[in-house]
Formats: sequence, structure tokens, C-alpha cells
Amino acid sequence: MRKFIATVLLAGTAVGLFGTTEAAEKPNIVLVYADDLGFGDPGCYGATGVATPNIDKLAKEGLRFTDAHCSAATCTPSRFALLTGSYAFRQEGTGIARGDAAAIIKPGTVTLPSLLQNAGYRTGVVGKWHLGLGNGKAGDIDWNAEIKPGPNQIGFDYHFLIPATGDRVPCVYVEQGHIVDLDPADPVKTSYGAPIGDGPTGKDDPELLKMKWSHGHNQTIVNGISRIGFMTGGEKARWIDEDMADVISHKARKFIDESKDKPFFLYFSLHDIHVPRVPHSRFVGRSAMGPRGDAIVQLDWCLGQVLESLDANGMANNSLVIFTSDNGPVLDDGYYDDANEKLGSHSPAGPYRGGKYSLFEGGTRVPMLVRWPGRVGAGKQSDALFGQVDLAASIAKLVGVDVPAGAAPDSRDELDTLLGEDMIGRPHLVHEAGGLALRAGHLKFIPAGKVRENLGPWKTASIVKPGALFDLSSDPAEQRNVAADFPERMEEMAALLGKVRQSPDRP
Ligand code: NG6
Ligand code: CA
Repeated sequence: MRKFIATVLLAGTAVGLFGTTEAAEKPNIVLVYADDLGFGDPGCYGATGVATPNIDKLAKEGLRFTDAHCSAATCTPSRFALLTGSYAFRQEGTGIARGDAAAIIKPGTVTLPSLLQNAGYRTGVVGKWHLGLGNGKAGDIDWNAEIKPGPNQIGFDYHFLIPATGDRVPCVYVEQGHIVDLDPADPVKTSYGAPIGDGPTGKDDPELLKMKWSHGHNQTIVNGISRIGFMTGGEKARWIDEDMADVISHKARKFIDESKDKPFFLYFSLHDIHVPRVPHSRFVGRSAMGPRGDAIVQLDWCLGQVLESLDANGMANNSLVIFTSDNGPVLDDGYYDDANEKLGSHSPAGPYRGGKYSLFEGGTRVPMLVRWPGRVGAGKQSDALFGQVDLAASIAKLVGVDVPAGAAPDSRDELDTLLGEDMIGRPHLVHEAGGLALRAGHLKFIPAGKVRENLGPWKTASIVKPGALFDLSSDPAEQRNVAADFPERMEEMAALLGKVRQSPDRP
């Protein structure tokens, strides 16, 4: 028996030495994920109303993508695809999650962080989660017991979470399965149905609000802001929105500081610039655009915090930093915060049509910057088509682990694209926003149906049969539908979208 074990161990070592490490490199990996940050929002993508020195620094020291996409035009499906390498439309229940949703990524699923754990990484997520927690169905969760399954059951060693979103209850942080600062005598309860408790709400007590709601967001008031959902208890544990950037940046820095023995993966998932936009007082008035612009300044500061921490630990040269966003921009997303009124000449989606919730390019084409000193050229631009769904397989390739058969079904190894060696990227990519659209090279296909555009208040474009075809090389703003001129192309695009919809996309 002992001999058998020794042989197995030896074989394991041999694989470790000669199999997986051959081409593997194991830099630290920091993925900074902005919320609702549009293509045109950072300075290095043309922002006019706000300065973003840290984002711009990444562009100067790394690779700036111009055609990189999140998977969907809202948070939950984009994050699902980012972590699992599977398009979200393959799984039911991956739309915008309620704050009391059960864990959407089931324990045991192969994920970007679990692949990195296999490669010997320490993995952590700090910030917005919005992928559900706990078992059962929505509403079953007991916030006062150990909260699981959650990130630790799908590949993260450490988590410090905003459980859903800043505008959804419960308004508390969760660290390693427990609400931070929870007083057992004051348990947290939530409801996404009937009202609970007798606490003030945005609907009945508007005089208590420091920021008024415009649509939705009129239920329990926490910290002078009414939210989606009702919440009672946890008075001591409730967050203060103005401190959120400091709290999560501190936790992110601490995770980096404590990751000296092993390579690490940090998924730093920012709250900014999602609603409610209530940055810390030191950022108020720092942009020309009111709270939405000031939240961009705060977001840039958060990124700066982790960059500074890498420098302070002497880790910058050995770290791959990826900065990107979970969906396109939105102006009025449920609170009156002057986002429209103070926009000026700033173009949140850059030259693209639509934004958050939209199948037009503005919905998913997001800023993306990659810095890895010595490995990725400084100050370079890539116009390659890149999808965040590919991060799992690409990073697995980088660190030398295999993606098991059937796992991460839509994730392609696009490591060369990620590192700026391949300037073409994916042949085609699906976008999700309620319905699906397809990019293939510079062509864009949107099936007949309704597509949201504008950035709130909403307008809806109706796309008539047989759908829309745009040639982005001459018409990046999707203004001229050429479907009628290219019926064969339309058929090909529709057939390809149908094929990808039916079966996994990994070659
Ligand atoms: C919508 C909310 C919006 C935002 C979004 C999720 C209303 C009227 N709108 O339902 O404010 O919370 O969900 O945003 O309630 S995401 O970036 O997390 O996908
Ligand atoms: Ca979002």
C-alpha cells in the first residue's frame, strides 16, 4: 500500500514538474471589476467630465482594449459568465438576482477561481457579489446563521461581500459566511414580497431621504436611502454607503498584504458606479458631473489603492492586473442624482449606441485594460474582439491547468489576445440583454424584437423582421441597418447564433 502511495506521489510530482509547469507562469492576478462603468467613462477612453488618473496609468503601462465585452448588459449574467466561463443564457435563473436569491453558481462548478486554486493560488473576492447565497429558493436564506453555499464553495478561499447590490437589502457586509458586526439579539430579516417590520420606507417617509428615488427603490430606508426590498434588524451591522469604498479597498489591500506565500487571485468587485451614488465627502464635487462623476473619481481611487498595495509589497512586476466593467453605462437607474442634468458633453458609452440593458454595443462594450510589466507592451492598443467569458480558459492556460471536459463550455483560450499578441481575438461573440445578439468580426446581428436604448429614462427601439445587421467598421454607432442588402449574411448570422445557443462554444 505504502509503495502504491509513493508511486502515485512520484507520478504526481513528475506531472507537476514536466507536465503542467512547462509553459506555466504564475503571476498574481488582480481583476478589478467596475459596476456600470461605460466605454466612454474613463479618461483614457475619452471622458470629458471627470479625471481618472489610475485607470489612465494602467493604459499607459499596459494594453487598452477597444472591443472588449462583458457577456451581458446587466450584472448577474455578466458575473456568472466571467466566473464560470459559460454564457449565462445556458442556465435558468441568471437574470438580475434578488438580494435574497439562492446561490446561482452551484457548489462544485468549475470556475475561474477554482481553476486557480488547482494551480496553487490563494483566491479571494472582495466587494459586490450579486450571484446569490445559500440553498433552497429565493427568500429561504437565514442571514443570522452561517451563510452558505457562497463563494467558498465555488473556489474562493476568502470573501468579503456586498451580498447583492448597493441598492438592494440586506445592507450589510458578509465576511467568510457571516454578517460583519451582527448582534445576535438583533437578527437580520429581509423580504422581497410583503413589507416586514415598521421601519421607515421611501414610499411612506420620503422626508427622511437624503437622495430621492425615481423608480423602484422605495422600500426600506437604510442610511437615509430607500432600497429595493424590506429589511429589519442588524442595526449595528448596516453599512454606511459613504464609507463603502474605504471599507472594501481596505479589505482588498489586506488580502494582498496577507498573500505573500503563494501567488494570489483577487477579484476586487467595486460598488461604483452603481446606484445609489453617494461617494465619500472627500470625492464630492471632484468631477463636473455630480454624484455619477464623483463616483467615477472614487472608483478610480479604489483602483489606485490596489495598485499602491502591489507597489508597496514589491509585487507590481509580478502581477497581472485586469480592469474592466460588468455592463455598459446608465444615467437615471432609480434615484434622482443629477446624472442626466450634469452630464455636459461627456459620452458615457463613447461613440456606441445604447448602454446598460441594451443589445446595442453600448450594453456590453466596456473599458478593459491589462497590465503585466515586461509581458504586456506598455501603452499599446488592441482592437481585437475579446469576451470576458474567455478569462477562465485563458487564465487556466496561463497558469498551466487543464479545464476539465464539459466545464467552462463557452470559454476559449484567448491568452494571446489577452496579452496583446493576437490582435484579432474571437471569431464571434454573443451578447445578452434579455434577448441575444451576435458579433462576428465587425458585423453585428440583432434579431427582430425590442431593444432598449438611451441611458435612462428609457426609450425602446423596435427592430423589425428579419432583424438588424450593422457593419461596425463603417457604422460603429449602429445607425444604418443593412439587413435588406445582405440577406445571405443575415441567414448566416441567424444560423450561427442559433447554433451557439444550442451547444457550447468552446472549439
Ligand atoms: C434594476 C434596478 C436598477 C439596478 C438593476 C441591477 C429598478 C427600477 N431598477 O431592476 O436600479 O439595481 O436592477 O443592476 O429597481 S446591476 O448592475 O446589478 O445589474
Ligand atoms: Ca452592473
